[in-house]
Amino acid sequence: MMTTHCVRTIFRCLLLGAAVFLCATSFTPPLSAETGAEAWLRYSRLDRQTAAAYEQFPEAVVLGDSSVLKSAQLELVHGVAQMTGKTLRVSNILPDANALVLGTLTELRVLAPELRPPEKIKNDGYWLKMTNIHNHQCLIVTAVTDRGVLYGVFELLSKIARGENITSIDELQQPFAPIRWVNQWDNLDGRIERGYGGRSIFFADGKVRSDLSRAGQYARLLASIGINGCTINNVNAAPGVLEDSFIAQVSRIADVFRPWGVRLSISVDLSSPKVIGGLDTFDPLDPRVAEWWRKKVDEIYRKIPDFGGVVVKADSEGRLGPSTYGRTPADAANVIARALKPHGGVVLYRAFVYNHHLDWHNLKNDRAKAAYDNFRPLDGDFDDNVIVQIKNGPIDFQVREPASPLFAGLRRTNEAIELQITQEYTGQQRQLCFLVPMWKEVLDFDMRVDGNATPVKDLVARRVFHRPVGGFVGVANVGLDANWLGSPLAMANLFGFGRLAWNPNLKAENIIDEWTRLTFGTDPLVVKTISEMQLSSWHVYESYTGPLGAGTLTNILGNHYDPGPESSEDNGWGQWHRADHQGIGMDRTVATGTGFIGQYPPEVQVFYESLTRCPDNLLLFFHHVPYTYVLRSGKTVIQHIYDSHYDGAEAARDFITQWKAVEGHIDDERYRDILSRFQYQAGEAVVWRDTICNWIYHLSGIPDNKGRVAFQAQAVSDQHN
Ligand code: GCW
Repeated sequence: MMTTHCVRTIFRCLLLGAAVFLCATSFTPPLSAETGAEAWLRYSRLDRQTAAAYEQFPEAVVLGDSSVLKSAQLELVHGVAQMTGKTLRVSNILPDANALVLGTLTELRVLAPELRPPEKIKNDGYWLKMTNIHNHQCLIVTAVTDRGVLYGVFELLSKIARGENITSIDELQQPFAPIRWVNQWDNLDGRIERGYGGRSIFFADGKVRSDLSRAGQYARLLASIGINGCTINNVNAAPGVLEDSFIAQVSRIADVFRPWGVRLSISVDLSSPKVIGGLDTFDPLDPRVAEWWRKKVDEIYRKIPDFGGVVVKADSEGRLGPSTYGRTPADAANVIARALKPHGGVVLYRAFVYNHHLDWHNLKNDRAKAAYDNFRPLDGDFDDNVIVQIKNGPIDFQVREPASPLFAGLRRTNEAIELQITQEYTGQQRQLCFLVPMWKEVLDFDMRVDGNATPVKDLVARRVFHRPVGGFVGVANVGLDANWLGSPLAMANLFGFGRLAWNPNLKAENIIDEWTRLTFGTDPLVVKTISEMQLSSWHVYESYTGPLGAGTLTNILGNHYDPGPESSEDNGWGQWHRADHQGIGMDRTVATGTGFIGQYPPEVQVFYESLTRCPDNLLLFFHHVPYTYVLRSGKTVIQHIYDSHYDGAEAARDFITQWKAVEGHIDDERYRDILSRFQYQAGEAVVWRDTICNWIYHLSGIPDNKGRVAFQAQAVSDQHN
């Protein structure tokens, strides 16, 4: 006879099995309540009154049965049920009640031939429209593609979650550019380069993981913000990723992406034809190499018919590249592009090509010049399915950099901007740094190409030179940690990247408002507090890690996190600030410096070249000045550096007080988790403040006129004596 204990155990196992099954489907969000795992797709229960406004539709009509439409339907039913407590009835035919109607325009016209969108809907765009079909009130979600319908559903659910009025909705949204991808820097052994959210969701021990449930959930998150491509492995690519047996494994990841309209792509190593292909060369102009790439790409498409393409990092930081054979990046990109072309794939070739053995003693040397010097002469040589992927700034994701001049340097070459969501140089998710305001400054920066308004966003989105393709790439590096990036607040950067890639004209204030409401609820105190903290966080972080455009004065030879201003100098990496006893900053002027400024269009050159016109926040990026140089504020450079560090550390401490205001207004788990992060950040800010202030005081010999730094340095030396 079965004992009660036995029955209980079986019952528990069944429950556990059911839970595992639910988690394993790519659709169901993890069960753990407020770890941040659901990110902005929490769909928390609305109050009765708000919910009532959305309950006029008992039915969902879904026209079509593709896997993407299935996701759209499941998401809608799930979201509405979570938020209102009501389960929609799903049908595939005419509505017989008021309904939410999902389907492409072609399908929809069968039901309602008179429906005409106000303008032509582009690929991935969608239209949300309240209308009447067969005497029923219907809210239609339509698009030209199934993916557009899915995006429309996510937008509708977001509106409901934020309590927006949809009674007479008529909204058509178009994506700003076709490339809206994330890159993951995952290694095949499961580690992630510059990843701060745990191990890889794709790989473990040199293989594709057997459990890909998180990969499916990631694709859902990406789709919810309009991202349509994901590169799954590190740009420092292991050649083995192209082995046929590995491609077969990778195709399983594509399978879990597909229902969410996310195309899979991989990073490839250019030496693959030699290293794994058995050829004695990887010279891109050798016909055997071309043939190898062709066969390899055909093989990939046999296994992954919707494969997106490849990302290439070559001749950079020790990676092999076309320079081995005296060939150009265009030669290298084109040989792969030609293999991809018949299948509709693209090559994203990274412009992050530079010499990391630069001679520091030569004052004319400048790493910032590398991307332009390497790629500008090749403009027009790239095939039309190659996109040059350009980091936002000319160095490397520092806390502040000017926009890369290469955006203006290419006219006949497709471009994409590469932004870094993972906070490598900006606090590694252990400190708060909301990057949307930084990205917006770059995207809005007017390059004045040919004397016309040409903001970077328009250049990358093909609005200026009408190039075939282009867009946005974000280095995301989510991991297996429950909240993906290792910190719930850092998820605002992933969300913000997606929203900007969809529409770079959105305001940072609106993006963060939206994200906060979806992630923490609509309590006005919560929305105000968290939005304000996020919006101020980049400036706070900058003020104690790298004011005046000095770059991040971090340990560049190690973790890219702790203060380490001396590590930048006297080596070949080129992240120099050239601080000495008299002054600080890189002279990048045309007149006396490295000439980097000469890479910008003339109007921008004039602006940066002039010491008086150059904005203070980039002063030390462009100019070498004495510590006594007086800024617009009337302060000397050295005093600004002292004050900025003290103000920054104080602002970081204030985050604790600000955060305490939300206690009891959000769930306890996330409240306490985030509080401890702010307590830690306050301490780190003091470490940064004291390290940098003492370093620069010793270098310059100029005391802080508020008596803090010299005093402190004195106290330390007294202690030692
Ligand atoms: O910022 C640097 C990182 C490297 C990275 C490189 C790149 C993947 O420190 O870890 O390598 O940029 O973008 O290729």
